[in-house]
Amino acid sequence: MASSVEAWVDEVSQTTHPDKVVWCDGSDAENERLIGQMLSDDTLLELNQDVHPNSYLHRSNPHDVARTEHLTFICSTTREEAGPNNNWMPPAEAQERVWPLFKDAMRGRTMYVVPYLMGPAESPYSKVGIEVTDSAYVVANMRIMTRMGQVALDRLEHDGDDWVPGLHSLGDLSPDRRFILHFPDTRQIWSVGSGYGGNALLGKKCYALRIASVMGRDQGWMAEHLLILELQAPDGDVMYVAGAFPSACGKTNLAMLRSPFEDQGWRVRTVGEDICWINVGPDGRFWAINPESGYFGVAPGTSYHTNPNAMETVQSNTIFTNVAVTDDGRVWWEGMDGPVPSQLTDWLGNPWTPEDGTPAAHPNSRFTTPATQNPALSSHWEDTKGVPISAILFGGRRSTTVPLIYRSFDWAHGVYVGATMASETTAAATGAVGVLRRDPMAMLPFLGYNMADYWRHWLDMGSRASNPPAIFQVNWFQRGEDGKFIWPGFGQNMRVLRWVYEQVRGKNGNSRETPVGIVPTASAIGAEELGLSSQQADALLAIDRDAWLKEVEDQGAYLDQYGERLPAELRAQQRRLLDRLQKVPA
Ligand code: GTP
Ligand code: SPV
Ligand code: MN
Repeated sequence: MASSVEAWVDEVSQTTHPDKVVWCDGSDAENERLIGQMLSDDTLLELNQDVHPNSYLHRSNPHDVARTEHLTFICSTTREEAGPNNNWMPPAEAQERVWPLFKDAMRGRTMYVVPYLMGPAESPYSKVGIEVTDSAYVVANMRIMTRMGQVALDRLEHDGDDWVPGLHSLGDLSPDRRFILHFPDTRQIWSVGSGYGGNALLGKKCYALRIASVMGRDQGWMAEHLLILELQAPDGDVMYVAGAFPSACGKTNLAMLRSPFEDQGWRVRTVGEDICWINVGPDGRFWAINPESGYFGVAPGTSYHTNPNAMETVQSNTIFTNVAVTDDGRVWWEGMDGPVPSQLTDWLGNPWTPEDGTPAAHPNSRFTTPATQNPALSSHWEDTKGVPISAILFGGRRSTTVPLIYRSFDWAHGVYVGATMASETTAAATGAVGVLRRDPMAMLPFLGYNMADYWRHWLDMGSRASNPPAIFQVNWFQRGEDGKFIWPGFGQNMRVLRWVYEQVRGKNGNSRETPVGIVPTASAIGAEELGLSSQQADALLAIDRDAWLKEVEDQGAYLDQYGERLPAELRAQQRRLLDRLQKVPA
């Protein structure tokens, strides 16, 4: 045990005053003890153990169901360092306004000390964090999402003082006294007033993205909001594809995709479904590890039809949060297979019938489940060097304008595509749903510093790599005139991955160049086989000149916010895109 950890735990307990301090080892026995305790104080409810062995339901406080971006801050010395993409709080103000919320916050409670490792045990890229928390639910979730306990302490022997402290207290769960703070200079995290995933499981977004993005900038690597999947072609050739989609825009589903062409030898395996850390290898490629060991996935919409691998993964040893439950103790959410039950207990614990017209499961209800239970887990998911990434997909929810897929012309153009991507907001964060906002590289809520500097870092990383990934944009969410999604999505996204594979391997026949980028032909994505009309296929793959002229103008306005800090290369990319579009006859 590094003495610096003990000293910090001591310091924290002198402020929070817990009744008891428990050092967690991550063992089965400890987990069983915690589960038993949570069952007796109703933090967890037992599900039908025949159907859902060792699985439980947690109902959160109804005001604590999603990330709260307006209460999330970067506490850098200057506002400029945090950038217009972040809420900023000066460190002195954090001391004055937020530290007092931790005073006596753990009186009458137990303080758990959770050592955890982000990344595979033996990987040189893995990193240690210590979270102290007064929530047993957080401990049980951290045990699934991270490598917790002895493995982290062993690593600490080796890494010495190189660990990130994260202080978490449920406080009184009031949004009025809720803050999620990140100190990029001292690499610390304070979170108070929420027990929800991204706010409270500090290894995830707080460390593995916000703090790690700062470390990556300083040390020459990248912390990204990217899924990683392994794609295998019929001849056995393997390629790794990463994808950055904003929250609740399809990372978990794409990473766990079950290929409809498995019998032809096209298969997909999962390496990661949310976060990846990337280093440039000696071969000039991007090598990526998944720092997590579990999946914190969106429940609604998950079914045997859309994502059989996820359904099989959550069969046991899973914590469900804010889903509905049947009279016989089975979980239920909107979009699950089969008929809607005639009565349920909803996520709030109230009796529910379909006539109520309210969602039975919260739209951001989730499962926490071990990666090792995924039947499609890649055998390389814990490779210590990571896996080499050949393609990066940027994607969001766009009802219009953005085609199903296009390929960027080169690295700098690809960085521009990522920097200007936009998506309609979802229930993963509190606030209005369906509002279009720019979400660069799907990192808007997760970057620990100024976005303009981050784009510079992306451009630099591409120059440092002799063989950087090809960059694509995807959009599964275009809607037709009937308001429905045109593209079937889910497993059928394999058709898009197949075209990505061909592009990366230099088989460029089934494509067409547009001012925006290279798009596939309708036959390359099997539009006819899928029963799409030629009108629908056109809509999926068309570049509407007028809509794009407006898009480029809006992209420019977004970039303007970053003023002098904006890399000139991105402004040049915008001008070139505009030029290419203006050459198209109106
Ligand atoms: P976070 O965990 O919040 O980061 O979300 P995510 O990016 O992992 O998204 P996820 O895969 O959980 O999908 C979110 C929602 O989008 C779910 O309700 C899915 O059913 C739906 N979804 C995912 N992929 C597709 C797709 O290809 N087409 C359509 N129409 N919906 C999809
Ligand atoms: C997201 O919102 O992007 C999630 C869920 O993956 S959370 O971990 O809560 O941030
Ligand atoms: Mn996800």
